[in-house]
Amino acid sequence: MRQSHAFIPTLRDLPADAEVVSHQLMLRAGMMRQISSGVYTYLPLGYRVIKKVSEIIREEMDRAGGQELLMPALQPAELWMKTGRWDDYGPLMMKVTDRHERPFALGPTHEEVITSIVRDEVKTYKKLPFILYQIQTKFRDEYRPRFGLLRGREFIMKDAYSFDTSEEGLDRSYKAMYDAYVRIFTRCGLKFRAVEADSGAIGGKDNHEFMVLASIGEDTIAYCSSCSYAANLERAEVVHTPNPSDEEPQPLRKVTTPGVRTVAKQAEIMGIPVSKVIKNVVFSVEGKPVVVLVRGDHEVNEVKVKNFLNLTTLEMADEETIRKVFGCEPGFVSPIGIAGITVLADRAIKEMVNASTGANETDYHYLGVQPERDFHVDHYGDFRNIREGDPCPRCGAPIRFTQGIEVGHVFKLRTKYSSALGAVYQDEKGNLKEMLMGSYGIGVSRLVAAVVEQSHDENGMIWPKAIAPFAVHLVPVNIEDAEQREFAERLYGELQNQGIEVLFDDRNERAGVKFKDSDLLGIPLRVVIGTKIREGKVELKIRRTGESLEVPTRNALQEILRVWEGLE
Ligand code: 9G3
Repeated sequence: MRQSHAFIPTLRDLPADAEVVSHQLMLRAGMMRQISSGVYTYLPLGYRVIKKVSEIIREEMDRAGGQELLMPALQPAELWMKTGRWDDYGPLMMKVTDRHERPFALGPTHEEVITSIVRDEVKTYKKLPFILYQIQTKFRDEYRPRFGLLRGREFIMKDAYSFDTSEEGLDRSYKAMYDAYVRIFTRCGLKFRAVEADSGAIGGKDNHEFMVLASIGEDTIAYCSSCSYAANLERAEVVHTPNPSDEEPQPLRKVTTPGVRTVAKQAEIMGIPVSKVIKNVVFSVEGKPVVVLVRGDHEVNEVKVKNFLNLTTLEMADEETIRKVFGCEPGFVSPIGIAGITVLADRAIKEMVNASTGANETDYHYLGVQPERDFHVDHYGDFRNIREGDPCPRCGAPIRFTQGIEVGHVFKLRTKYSSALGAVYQDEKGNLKEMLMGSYGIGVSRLVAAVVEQSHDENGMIWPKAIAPFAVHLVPVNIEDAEQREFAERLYGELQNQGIEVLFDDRNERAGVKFKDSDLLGIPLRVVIGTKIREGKVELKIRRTGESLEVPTRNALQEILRVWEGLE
């Protein structure tokens, strides 16, 4: 492509509302433009990368036995009402009505649609198993779209769905998709980790998230410093290592603590470590309060509480409720003397001695608190976030934290949708069975931004070879110099004859502008035709390493091909 005709509107300055580097660079490189919050146009340069990534995904999905189809974005509400999910997502689901006032969802995902299609077409085990997939636009009305393509309201997803007749079959489909994901992310040049993810109330190792390690990633990953264990913080299990205290239990006594609302202040006033404070976190579950107790130096894990209570959503009790139920300001709540209210406690609470906690009276806390003696706990469990340094649940080595961008997610759904929508088949014995499903997503547009997050420097993007918008950036320094222009034109034709995708910077611009733009666009290999053309030399420059080498013009073509082959 000739750059003088290319629609690549580069920007010199940092766009104002772009907070992360991938967002800034993709705007500055003319890869995309925002039309509304979280809604983007993929401009030609950006769309070339989207298409490259999509092709890699197609190759690996097909190799894993997937069959590509394309489902509608317009989904009749009835389908979502049948699975009971029409209202589950509130304003996150984009809804429209047609000319007859019939309600539709703009598809945020396609479990309902795909299951209804397969239900209507497959009745016998002989036609199972199979995997169907699509690459399609999704809509989710995020409250706060941000970070460019990393969290958009309209985005491109590859979503696949497997249909099996047995657990073993589902395991095979799941593994085929899991392995395909490893190949896809590797081919896209990403550094990633598969982490165990929250599988809701069902639990088990039934879903994994593929995380691109990046400091701006919204997900915190707990991973082991020595074995391969890695889990989303939401799900990372805490191994409880008992360390009973040998302190003499003191009597319970009330202490005046005016205006003391923080754990740190409370510990200071009581002259105890924060680890001897009992924090009371109050949730409201179906209108009733549930108190969850965690140690002062721990954090409550809401996903673990939600899963234990078998809920799809969990909300904190508001201040009004706390005042009404406990008769005190938040921060003074206590598990003592609240018969009839459910109390959950993290396991670490059980062995505490001479602890401190609220007194259910504003400006008062207790000291000398003994769990079991002074208050009742309905259930002890793992209700806290794991912390850096805690023992790995698999091997005991210290846990570390890192941030990740979720680019893939694989789920075992089993019969969740086939039972709700009646996707059944006749097995060998003629019995009706529900199909066992899996669902597998990749955020295609998010993946492109994640690559930029991981692969850039202060001058711009650095595209991995497999998904670069072009292979070679051909840059004659002075297009008005006949010798430079003629050699560049010839090389342009020869490279294209070899099937090499070339962006030919034939603009009449100063050298500095050309090199700055070339660094910004991040095309892996630059060929510079400059004044050395008179000595029969051109320069090759590798964008990732900055390494450059001079080659004689007579074998410029095969040198470019050789260096290109050697790039990763
Ligand atoms: C909704 C809305 C948002 C959603 C969902 C439904 C996330 C929803 C989970 C999934 C599961 C898998 C297939 C590809 C891989 C992920 N956000 N999820 O179901 F109505 Cl508004 O999408 N789906």
